[in-house]
Amino acid sequence: MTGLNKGNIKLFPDNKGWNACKRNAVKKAIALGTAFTLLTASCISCSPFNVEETSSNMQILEPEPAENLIRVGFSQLGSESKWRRANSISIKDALTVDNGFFLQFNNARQTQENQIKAIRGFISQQVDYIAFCPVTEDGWDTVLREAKDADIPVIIVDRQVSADSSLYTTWIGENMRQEGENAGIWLSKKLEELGKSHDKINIIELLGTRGSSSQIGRSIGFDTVCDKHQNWVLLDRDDGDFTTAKGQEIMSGFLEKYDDIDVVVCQNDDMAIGAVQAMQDAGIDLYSDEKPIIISFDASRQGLEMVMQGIIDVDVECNPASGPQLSEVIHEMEQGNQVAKAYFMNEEVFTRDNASRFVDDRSY
Ligand code: GZL
Repeated sequence: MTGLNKGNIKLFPDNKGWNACKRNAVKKAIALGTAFTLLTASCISCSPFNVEETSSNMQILEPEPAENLIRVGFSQLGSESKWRRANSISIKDALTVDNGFFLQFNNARQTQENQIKAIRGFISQQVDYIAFCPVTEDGWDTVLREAKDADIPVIIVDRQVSADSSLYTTWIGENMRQEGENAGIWLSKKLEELGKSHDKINIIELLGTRGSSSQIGRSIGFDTVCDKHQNWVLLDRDDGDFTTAKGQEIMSGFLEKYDDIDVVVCQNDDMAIGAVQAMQDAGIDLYSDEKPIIISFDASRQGLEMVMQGIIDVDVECNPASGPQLSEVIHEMEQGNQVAKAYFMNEEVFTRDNASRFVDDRSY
């Protein structure tokens, strides 16, 4: 629906408007034809149709968007965490018909292959915009070039891509490297408070999905601070894929392997919840001052509740509510206005000192 408003008359200045009109006409003909075929066939054969076959033959057509709606294809990487589910809710709550959008939303179940398939589907349907949360940073150049060749603007949301930045219009997300640095800076101050600035500190890390910009950024940020502390020892790290189950599994393995863990860094709350379960199962008293220091990311409601209980010691926020910003950016582009190349979400660091002030307004 992008195009130039010549006064109030909407021209077809690009082929998309004319294509949309042509597309609708073709779809309506198919729908009528299908309905007629089914009706005719069922009359002729009078045998009960194999419902499965009928349903499989019947082309389920998306409800046609009104011409004045902005058609957006959104590929969400999965639903692996509370954070991700909150991000999806934010996108769906912002890109509504009332707000001028026709949203086609796809859940890729955490595989890049599914995301690329979905994006190619959006291209073939000639949506007005494509937006997606890339599961990992690499492997997007080809499909982004296909979208560019189809003259469909692309907006990256949440995680980042390592592709040529001319292949997408803008990125809306979080400063993962700063999140990692914030965690390291907090740990340095905490150890100073405990009089342990010069003690040997054994650290293990539960990483997010390997190769995602969340995992890369948080690791680089935290490691940058670690490098300034020769007494901090990174005992081990493993990929917990941002899930509770995997977090519990790898934490159990670390507890069998090491008996002197001082700090556990979990790159999201879902893995922290799993790690805490593993520690409880191993008989660790999570309310004792002797327990390992637990650092987490996302600052979900459950994460903040665990901060208030003293189980998680610090939770570095990663804000999932990027829907309104996405809606605003697309409306700006619809008006032909320039948009920035990057939009960063506001983020806080939560400890026992401030978590209670924020926990009740957590949407996830
Ligand atoms: C961060 C986001 C991460 C969250 C996890 O921007 O990509 O993915 O930290 C989520 O909870 O799975």
